[in-house]
Amino acid sequence: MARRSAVAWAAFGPLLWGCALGLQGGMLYPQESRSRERKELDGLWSFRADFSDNRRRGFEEQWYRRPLRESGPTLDMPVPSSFNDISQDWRLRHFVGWVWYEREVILPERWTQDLHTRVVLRIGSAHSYAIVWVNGVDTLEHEGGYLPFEADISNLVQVRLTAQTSLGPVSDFYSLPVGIRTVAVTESQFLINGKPFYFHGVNKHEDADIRGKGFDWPLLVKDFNLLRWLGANAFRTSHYPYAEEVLQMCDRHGIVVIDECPGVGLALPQFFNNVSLHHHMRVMEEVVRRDKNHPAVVMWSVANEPASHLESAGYYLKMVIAHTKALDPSRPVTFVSNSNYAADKGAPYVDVICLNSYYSWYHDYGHLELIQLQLATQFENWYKKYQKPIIQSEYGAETIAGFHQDPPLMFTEEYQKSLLEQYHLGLDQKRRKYVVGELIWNFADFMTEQSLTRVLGNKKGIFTRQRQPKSAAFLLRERYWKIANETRYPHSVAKSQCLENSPFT
Ligand code: GCB
Repeated sequence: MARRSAVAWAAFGPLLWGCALGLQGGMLYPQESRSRERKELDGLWSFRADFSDNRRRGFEEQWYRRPLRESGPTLDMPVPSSFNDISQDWRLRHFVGWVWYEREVILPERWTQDLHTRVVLRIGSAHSYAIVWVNGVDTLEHEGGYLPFEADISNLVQVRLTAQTSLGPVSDFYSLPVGIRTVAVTESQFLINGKPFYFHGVNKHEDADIRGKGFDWPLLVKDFNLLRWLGANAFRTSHYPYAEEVLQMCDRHGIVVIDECPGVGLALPQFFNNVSLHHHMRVMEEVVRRDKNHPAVVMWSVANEPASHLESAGYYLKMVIAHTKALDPSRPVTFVSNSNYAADKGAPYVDVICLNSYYSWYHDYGHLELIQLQLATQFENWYKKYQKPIIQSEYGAETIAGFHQDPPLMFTEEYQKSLLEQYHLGLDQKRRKYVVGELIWNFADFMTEQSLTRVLGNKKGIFTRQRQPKSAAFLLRERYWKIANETRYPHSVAKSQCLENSPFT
């Protein structure tokens, strides 16, 4: 099997003043037509800022000659975006100097083998001085940002090749990154590669200002930078499967995922009927079919807070869980419960018990002093009945960034912090016994329907909807890094993202 790949290596750097001297024809916006095809290079690029004193190490060491990852650490950088705004590293926020972007591109065979096809590389804009290498060859330079520039790169990417395997000529190619790991559950542990794993993470939503729910690379990279800042090692895709690019990022960064299907709002008895059940099973088929190749996914969640105290829900959950296990015998299956241990009819069928509880929020408002006792009782009751590992899959408090009060009152940053502190004391009592994880509700504020309990959406985020930290984020950060340092595998090293320590090892 042979494949021709074109690698575009681009460097974007500081402003040099320049001006155009001549006008040789126009420059058309790239548009598809019967004779023209277009391939977007937007998306995730590899990135490195040259922090060397003279900012010229990249040129001295000729970083453009080999894949960027071979000359040192790289970061993920979405294109288009501004690197200063995406990162949590203050040095990048203020960086002036050369930065290097790299993207490996596989071109359709048609483009590379038909010598009559003209292949043009166009950069929409790069600020402020750009040098572009293609397959290590200096191909394009441009001064000043804002405006497009392009070059004919046909001679750099075209060559006559015949792809051949022992089975004959190859007509289809697909590359799939692979990760190998095992997942297992005992009566008190969640094991990854045979070692106890503790989920210290978040619940998310695919949500942000303006875009609402929709995939966006800059937002995703920002969120991953924040997860890293936080020291989180896991999240649940509450309450639906997320974009596939999200899972690809998790695979690459070693973030562990509980993949949830959109089985949310199953709150009424009439929902547990055969039509729903069959639809639910079909949706699980779609989720498993789509996501089964992601090593980051370690457990399926078939529902969030169904009315699992109902008999009919018991049968329904039993069937959906059995179906999911048959589809994928390699992963544990759960649903997320907010029922009482004595009443829940679905728990007998799950591998891990996931519990949502909002002590001192939806009950006993303001009584933070009750949390530890309530939490201990919750854990002990469930464990005694089921002897299965437990994850605290939601807990939290509405918090309006900038509201302060001491002693703490509900909706203030101090109250969120104090509530979290009490939960953490309770979690620590059971953490080394059978509680195998904690996921804060929520990573960031998100929009909801209006209601009496929502102030311009759900404000239980530890980050605002604009991804700025509330006080609780710093508390959680200290905790998660502490747990990460206690539990990380000593010998593994995350090489690619190494501006700072990584919790993902
Ligand atoms: C829950 C739900 C979640 C809500 C959250 C809340 O139990 O699972 O979807 O957003 O509580 O803040 O009320």
